[in-house]
Amino acid sequence: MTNRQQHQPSSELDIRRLSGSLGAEIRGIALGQTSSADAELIHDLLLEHMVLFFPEQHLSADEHIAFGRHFGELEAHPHLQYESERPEFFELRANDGGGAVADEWHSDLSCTSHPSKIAILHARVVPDVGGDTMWSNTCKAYDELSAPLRDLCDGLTAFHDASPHHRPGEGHIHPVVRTHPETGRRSLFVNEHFTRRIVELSDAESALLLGHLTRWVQQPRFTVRYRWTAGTIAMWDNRCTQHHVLNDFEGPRLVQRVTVMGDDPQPSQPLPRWAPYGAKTDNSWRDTPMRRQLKAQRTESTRGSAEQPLAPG
Ligand SMILES: O=C(O)CCC(=O)C(=O)O
Repeated sequence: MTNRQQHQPSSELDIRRLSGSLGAEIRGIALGQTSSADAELIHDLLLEHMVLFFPEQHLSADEHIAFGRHFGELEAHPHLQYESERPEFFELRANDGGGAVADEWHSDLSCTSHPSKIAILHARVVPDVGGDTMWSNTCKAYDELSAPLRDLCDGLTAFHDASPHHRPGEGHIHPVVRTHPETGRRSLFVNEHFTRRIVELSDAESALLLGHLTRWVQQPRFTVRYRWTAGTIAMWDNRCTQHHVLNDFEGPRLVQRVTVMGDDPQPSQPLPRWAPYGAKTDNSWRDTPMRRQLKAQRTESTRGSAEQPLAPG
């Protein structure tokens, strides 16, 4: 955890924690005029609270992008339509609980090789009732597993794919437990939206363990639930949280997002600890997508990439 006193606010901030596990609402700062000192302070607060909410900001698209750039290079969403003028900026429009509503627990773009680091969302149109978003603290979820289960998870990897984006052939294998590069905390890095299979387990074992872990992360005591007002900016750290939108609303809902480019999720211990399941036997068709990905990542790593293969090989 960083020391907040390193970065003094350029304005007096009102910081209110929203749950026992994560989340803080922050007033007393205009994000449209963020200084570098403000950005450093906000970054420290994000590491501490994991998700931050700044009501009454009402940023233009360019101000939103400029705010995001304080925290790193922004990326275009690989699977969504975006404006050609501003590829790093995109909108999610929904109506009556349908449309672009991310109503499964996920960590943004965990199906890619470098999942998104930080997301910054601007609520533009919010329903009178419903359409709240929930976040879960995946470090706390990891810490509260039993010691034997933590030990097992530390040694596993999982295949994530982009089937929710209608691209089942695209995916990546990541550690089941990742170490946060800034806080050093371990977190569970599997989610119901993108994670398909634990590589070292049989399909049936994987389904059991993934079912348990993804439900575990969703327990109310690990979460915060936020009721939006138009003009609020939310900012979350995808390296230690998952989130989920409630599709219980009537009428329109419009949010806009910029995303800070991701990093390479690092395991909590050297991997591989075990070989992929079925390495010495004929494989079932259920193993095929994960084996195809293992092969692709091995080929990538032997091409001289500086990256370490994440998957056992
Ligand atoms: O609409 C929201 O509240 C969150 C959107 C979301 O899940 C995302 O941007 O990944």
